[in-house]
Amino acid sequence: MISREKHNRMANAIRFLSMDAVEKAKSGHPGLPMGAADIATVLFSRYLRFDPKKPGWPDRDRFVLSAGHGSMLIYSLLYLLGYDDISVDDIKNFRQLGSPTAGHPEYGHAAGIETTTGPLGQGIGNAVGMAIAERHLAAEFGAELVDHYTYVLAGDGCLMEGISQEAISLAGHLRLGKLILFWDNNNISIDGPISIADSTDQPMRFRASGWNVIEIDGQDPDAIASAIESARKSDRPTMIAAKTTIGFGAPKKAGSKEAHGSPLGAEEIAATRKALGWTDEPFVIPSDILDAWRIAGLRSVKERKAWADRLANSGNDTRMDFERRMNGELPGGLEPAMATYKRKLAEEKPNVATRKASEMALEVINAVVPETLGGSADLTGSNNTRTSQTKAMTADNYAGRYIHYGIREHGMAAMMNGMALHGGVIPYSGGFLIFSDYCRPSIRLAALMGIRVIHVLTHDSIGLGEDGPTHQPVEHMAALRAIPNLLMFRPADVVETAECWQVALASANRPSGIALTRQNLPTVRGQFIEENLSAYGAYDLVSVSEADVTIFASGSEIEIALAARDQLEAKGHSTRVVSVPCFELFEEQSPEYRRAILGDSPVKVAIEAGIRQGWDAFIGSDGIFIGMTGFGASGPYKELYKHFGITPEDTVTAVEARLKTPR
Ligand SMILES: Cc1ncc(C[n+]2csc(CCOP(=O)(O)OP(=O)(O)O)c2C)c(N)n1
Repeated sequence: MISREKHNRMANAIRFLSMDAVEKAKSGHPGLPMGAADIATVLFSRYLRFDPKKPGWPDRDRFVLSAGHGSMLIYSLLYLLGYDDISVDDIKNFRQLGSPTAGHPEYGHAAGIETTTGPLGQGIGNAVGMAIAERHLAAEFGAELVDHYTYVLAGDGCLMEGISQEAISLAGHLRLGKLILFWDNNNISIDGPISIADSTDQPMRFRASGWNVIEIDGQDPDAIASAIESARKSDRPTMIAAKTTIGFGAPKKAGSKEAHGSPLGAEEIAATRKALGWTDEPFVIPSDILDAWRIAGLRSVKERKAWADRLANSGNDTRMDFERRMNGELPGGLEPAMATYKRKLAEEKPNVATRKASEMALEVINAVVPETLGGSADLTGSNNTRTSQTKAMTADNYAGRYIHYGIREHGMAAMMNGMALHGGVIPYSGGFLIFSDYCRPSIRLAALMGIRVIHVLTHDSIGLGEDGPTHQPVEHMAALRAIPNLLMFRPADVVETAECWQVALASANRPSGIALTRQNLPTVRGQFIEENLSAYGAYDLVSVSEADVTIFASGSEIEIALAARDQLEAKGHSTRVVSVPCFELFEEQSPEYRRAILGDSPVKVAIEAGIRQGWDAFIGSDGIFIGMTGFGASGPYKELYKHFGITPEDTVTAVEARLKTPR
């Protein structure tokens, strides 16, 4: 049992490390760690299950600091608890280049940080995703191997962001009882008191979303402890509304916006030392307090060992499958199954939309990769993400492999990040490419963190037709290609779609988006080639030596490129066609390969029913681009292609004009 006096000093250790680190860095956010120190101390010293020496223990409890600006809270904890990755010197180097103690807690910089937050509200989505993954794996592997809690600390800002409602409402719907959210209810954000911009009754809002709510004084350790205990018994997710004081302990700045995001200043820090009775120099923790924290860090070692024994005794198949999945390795059956499937496609040459091709590939994948966890933002019939193996996940059946996310794209993408970070599952989504805008912040974070989430993005151009310009992506491929470390695929037929899926699944350290058509497309890869040509990013679909014309195209515009080629050849212009399913992978090829693919035809053309941005890398700034320059229109898609001049005939006309008057 930790005495109140000891608790206070343990919490003060967080407070002083935080205010002193922010002071030294001359930037950062002392207020949140100071206010939330009591919550963190109770949680980490008495309830959270983890082992600093084995930070990757799969059955550890997860803790997400959604209010990432309060990163000193987590760095203080990791140092105090004895995680190897955060030393006191790292704390002294808070916010310095190359230090693991980045401004916002960045996933991958130090063990013990479960996710990267910073954009407010994302952490709530991540935590819901982790809690879903936990329930799903518990249903598959049993409580002996998977049975842990997910905790998330969210501020007023997180709750104001719209993404929070998307995540909260699905969590309530799925009755994620092992999810516990602390609301750091300090009534302060940057501009001042929350009341200047918000009057939401948060407890009522959470209750309305199916949550259990407990309201407490967030500076009272006994109240915090009993709230956690009661939350852990709930069959619904729990929101602990913890009334706290931002900058707790600072005589002048506590409770004010001045404590939020700037150093407290030497004078105020000295006054805080006096007020809290802390006599030690900056970054010095009294040995009895450091010991108490280190002992707290050892709390779960026995439990972890017992868990390891259970895993070892769970039978070879279960253990190997569990370890494989948690390590993110694909099963050996995938490659042969895909090779057989590709061979069949080359024989049958189906004429289907690539969204359908994706469903066909998924039917093969889901049969041999049990860790895929699919879903759609209420567009299942349009995205074709559901296969025969994927039953719906419900509060009564967490073993289901298909999530009806509802119309919640942003929440979906953030939850998927949480699932991927949890491990053991490979989440894939379904949505319209146009609405990638609604989940872009989470896709960007997936790319930043280097995690495997796969977004199925259908209805990828004016080719969707009658729904019109609100639904027709124009700039989206370019915008998504601009995100570093994201693979954006736009396959041209069934074969490329299968290949793109294979690359996306094999890319354990980056997210992928697969843009797919609504309209049917012919099989252009009618000959079986075992090698994954799409993995080159761009490859010769129709090769010709000494070509007068090279046409580069992606997705549905490959069909147009091939028809244009036939017409050009008939007119005596030798023409090559290069299929470009993925810009990013092409950029990674050797200079020789790239040079060979780019070639030196006098005329280079690119066709994509989107904007030109990015294509100059293939055709040069003087190349011919056949695509969109503005928004689309509502109408049958064949007419739209004609209307916007994206046809074989338009291509031939432009090429011939150029051949007559070369630049
Ligand atoms: C999406 C997003 N918008 C804006 C910000 C900038 N920002 C960082 S902290 C903050 C205020 C947050 O207030 P609160 O959650 O109450 O935190 P506290 O003041 O308690 O530290 C804002 C607007 C951000 N990090 N993310």
